Amino acid sequence: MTDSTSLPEVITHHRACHLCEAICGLEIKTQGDQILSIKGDKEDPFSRGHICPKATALQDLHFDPDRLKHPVKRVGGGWQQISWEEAFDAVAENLVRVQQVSGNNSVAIYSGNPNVHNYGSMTHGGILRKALQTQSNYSATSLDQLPHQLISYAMYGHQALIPIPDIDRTQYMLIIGGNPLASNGSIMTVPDVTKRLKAIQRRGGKFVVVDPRRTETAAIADEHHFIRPGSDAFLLMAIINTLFEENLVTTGHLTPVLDGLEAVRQSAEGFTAEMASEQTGIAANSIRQMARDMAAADGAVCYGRMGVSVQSFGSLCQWAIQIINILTGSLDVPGGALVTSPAFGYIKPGESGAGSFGRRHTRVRGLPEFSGEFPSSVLAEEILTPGEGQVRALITRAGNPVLSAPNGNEIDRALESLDFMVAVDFYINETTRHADIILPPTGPLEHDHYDIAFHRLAVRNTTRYNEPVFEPEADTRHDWEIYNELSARISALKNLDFKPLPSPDLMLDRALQHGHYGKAAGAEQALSLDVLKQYPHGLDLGPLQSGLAERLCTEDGRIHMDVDYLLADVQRLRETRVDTDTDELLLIGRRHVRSNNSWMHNFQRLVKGKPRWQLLMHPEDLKKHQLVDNSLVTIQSRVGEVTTTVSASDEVMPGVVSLPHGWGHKRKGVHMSIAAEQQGVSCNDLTDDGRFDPVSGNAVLNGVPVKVFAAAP
Ligand SMILES: Nc1nc2c(c(=O)[nH]1)N[C@H]1C(S)=C(S)[C@@H](COP(=O)(O)OP(=O)(O)OC[C@H]3O[C@@H](n4cnc5c(=O)[nH]c(N)nc54)[C@H](O)[C@@H]3O)O[C@H]1N2
Ligand SMILES: Nc1nc2c(c(=O)[nH]1)N[C@H]1C(S)=C(S)[C@@H](COP(=O)(O)OP(=O)(O)OC[C@H]3O[C@@H](n4cnc5c(=O)[nH]c(N)nc54)[C@H](O)[C@@H]3O)O[C@H]1N2
Ligand code: SF4
Ligand SMILES: [Mo]
Repeated sequence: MTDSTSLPEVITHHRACHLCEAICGLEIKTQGDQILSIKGDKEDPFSRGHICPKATALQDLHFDPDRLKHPVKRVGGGWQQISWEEAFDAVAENLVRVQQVSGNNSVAIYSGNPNVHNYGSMTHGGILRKALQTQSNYSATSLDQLPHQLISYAMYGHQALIPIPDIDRTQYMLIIGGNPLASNGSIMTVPDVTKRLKAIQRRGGKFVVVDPRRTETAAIADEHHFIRPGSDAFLLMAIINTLFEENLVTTGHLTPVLDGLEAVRQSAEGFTAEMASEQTGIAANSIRQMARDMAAADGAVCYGRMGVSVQSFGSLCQWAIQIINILTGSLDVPGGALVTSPAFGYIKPGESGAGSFGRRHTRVRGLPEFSGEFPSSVLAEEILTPGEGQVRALITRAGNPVLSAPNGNEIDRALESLDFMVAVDFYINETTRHADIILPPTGPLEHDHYDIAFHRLAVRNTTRYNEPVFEPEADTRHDWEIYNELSARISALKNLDFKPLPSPDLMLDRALQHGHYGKAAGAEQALSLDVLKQYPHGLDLGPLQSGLAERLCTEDGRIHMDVDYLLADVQRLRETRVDTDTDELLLIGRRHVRSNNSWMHNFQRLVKGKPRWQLLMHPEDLKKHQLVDNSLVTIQSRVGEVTTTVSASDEVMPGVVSLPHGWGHKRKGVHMSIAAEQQGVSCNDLTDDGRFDPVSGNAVLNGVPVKVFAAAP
């Protein structure tokens, strides 16, 4: 007999989705330990009910039988569950042992993308670095947005003082190398981006996309221009040159704090629209028109993302984008690009975490440090090259470099050769299978949530805190608890003073109270965690505000346009010409709304349907290379080769092929049962760790030269 009155009650939870940068509000209904539904939270003032298919898969992650909940140790060919006590002791002892033999820097840390979506990992990740006293820090930053951070550091004095497109008020938006319809926006937290882009058109404005593929975003744009991968710097310098040549420069209210206008003008000399046209493949009059439209619109913004960041001129591109916004009077004005005023991490002069650059260089290749990190492109060589300072042990935390970083096979070999490896991760995947011990944190629904990173990057000022949906299971640990515990034991073994950090909610409360809307700022309704808890749908703090001049963190309080190492890189660009007379094709990536980098392919609802891992190639190129649509082809680059199916598509421009990253789960020892059944190879078995942006050291993940031929039968 079942008695319906004894069923647990249905509870409605509100929680921001942490899976991507859009931070959509969710309404999650649970009954006991079951999830009844996951829907968009219509009362979230920012996301207004929008969600994407990944949000519903949060339940698959929560209930995934492959998700680890207790530490495991690798024994022979298998894994054995061990207690947290044993695990923490063994990890601390092994890391300290390696350091005692080979020095502090012989233990490296690689931090992956999900840390930025997990606030306890943000607040507590640093103590591990401190306990280990290592300078060998790596992260997904240098596979992604390092150029953005470097440019903000160089020009505005703080790596996180990044101007964000004011998408809700702009009249002209130039999107270069970003596909927000698939990615849901990046370094531009913008839930429901489709509606917001279409609203630009409805109010009489327009948006233009520059991309080697006619992406989902390009398909709804007013204009789309194909561009030869890696050539964007020519386009951007030509826009700058046109602005000067046609007397369109208006620097507006920022004029008194601008340094280097004349140096910028000179640097752009000779980059004519005609010359850029030859390099990029975009018509010269279209390039001039972009400059004129930017200058003429009442609120314009140039925004460049992954596509212009992960290329050889990544830093130069991000610099030129800032310059274009400055020269057209688009910086720090409504409808242009503005810095945010977040409740946590409001940046003003003297704010910590500004960044650092070039204080040290990597041992083997001599690439510069940024903010205490080295570029991830050198991780494998720092492990594999003998000598003093060689990396002999590794901690990966929420990262999967084997699938995410260039030359994955080399990283595989490097990880295999380590003396010791520990992974803080809940999956045994392509990377963590190399670990000696895996420390799995609780799942995302089992801890509270606050977006430290993404309110800072949002197109509106908003703030939101949510309680956990479920209590954590018995004998499990949050990420931050793992870092506290591990750091305590490492410090004890090294005889270092150690004080555990308070829980993230206490740190958040303190930051809110001392923040821009807190008691200290004399705000009317001073924010604290208790106040914020009264707004489970999030609290709107209004549109982005002007006021950059007062918030500059450079020592002299000015905007530095004439950064010497960027002006020097313009010279490198002058000496560069694309090779149009080649048989090679240029490989680019591709994101899909139902993927999330490498780690969300273990959920049936996200991998079912039309396959999406094929190599896209223009029909003319198929003909030219005598290939048959839908047949198996081998793709070969300097570092490796993979075999997959080719699919004819005029979405990509001739000369370009596209393969998404994050697939290739058939590597031996991966314990992700659904992912391992999926076809698809890893794009990063082709990308080349020898290609990087020499200014920042950021990886080049697009525009990689490859040969494609019919696979051997
Ligand atoms: N669904 C989904 N959402 C995601 C992610 C995901 O994996 N899946 N990942 C998240 C992460 S970590 C990030 S950083 C963001 C990234 O967010 P976006 O930057 O919007 O991501 P992409 O879709 O990779 O867009 C990059 C675009 O650049 C184009 N491109 C490639 N090479 C060039 C070039 O040389 N020049 C130009 N102009 N364009 C080029 C590509 O064709 C692509 O359309 O997305 C986040 N959101
Ligand atoms: N060719 C090519 N390569 C790319 C890109 C591209 O566009 N093209 N994009 C690049 C970009 S933008 C990025 S950001 C990187 C991403 O690179 P990575 O961050 O190295 O890789 P992810 O695929 O995000 O792997 C995330 C890992 O974190 C684990 N995880 C998820 N949530 C949590 C959590 O809450 N706690 C812990 N401890 N672990 C968790 C997952 O199980 C997984 O192992 O990839 C880069 N690689
Ligand atoms: S768009 Fe991003 S934040 Fe919104 S529901 Fe999808 S994955 Fe979550
Ligand atoms: Mo990323």
